[in-house]
Amino acid sequence: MGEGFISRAFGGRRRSQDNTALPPGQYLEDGFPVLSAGPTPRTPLEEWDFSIVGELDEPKKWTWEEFKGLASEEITRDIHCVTKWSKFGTKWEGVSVDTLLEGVDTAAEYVTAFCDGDYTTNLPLEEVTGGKAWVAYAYEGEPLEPIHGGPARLLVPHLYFWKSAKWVRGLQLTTYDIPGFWESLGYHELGDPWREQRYWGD
Ligand SMILES: Nc1nc2c(c(=O)[nH]1)N[C@H]1C(S)=C(S)[C@@H](COP(=O)(O)O)O[C@H]1N2
Ligand SMILES: [Mo]
Repeated sequence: MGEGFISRAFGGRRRSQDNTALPPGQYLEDGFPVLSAGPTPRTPLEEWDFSIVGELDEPKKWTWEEFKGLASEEITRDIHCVTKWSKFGTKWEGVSVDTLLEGVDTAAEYVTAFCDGDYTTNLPLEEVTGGKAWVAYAYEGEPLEPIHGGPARLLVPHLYFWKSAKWVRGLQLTTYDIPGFWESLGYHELGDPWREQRYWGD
């Protein structure tokens, strides 16, 4: 067992943004597969809004115009789907969840992202704060396509991609954990690809 094995074994599990690492059990995908549990909703931008509800004093809400006026960031990250494809170096633009939660004082420890369509996904609040999650509205310099979640989707690239809720319309802050769509069907409550947390009990 030479040095090559060792550097491969460690290299393959490195957490990095340098586009060299695949989490365990994943393969590299060049295209951009579409995975949707239902039809693509098409909410006109005039009717779209984004809200923060639940465990906070004053719920927050932005229209599309207001949302696009918030400070945005460019994000380049690898993404990892539980069906085993990974895609390196995807480029997004969106608003950090930290920006959306500015000034919010909450006892909540969890969030449920809710969407147009019936999809939900749950996350510990600490997994979407501290520069780890965004609401993205552009992909590779273009408005986000409806099939990939446009006008806006959650982007939580450090967890399996089912946590990156497409057509997201808001975050519900809760003190307790509410399993979302896939989580209720047996997917892992956290979904860390580096720990291969695919299904409940992994
Ligand atoms: N609203 C909604 N968001 C969703 C899904 C969905 O079915 N509905 N599928 C999830 C899953 S399982 C994955 S892998 C990614 C797929 O995103 P993509 O279609 O842009 O590749 O979206 C996630 N977000
Ligand atoms: Mo997925």
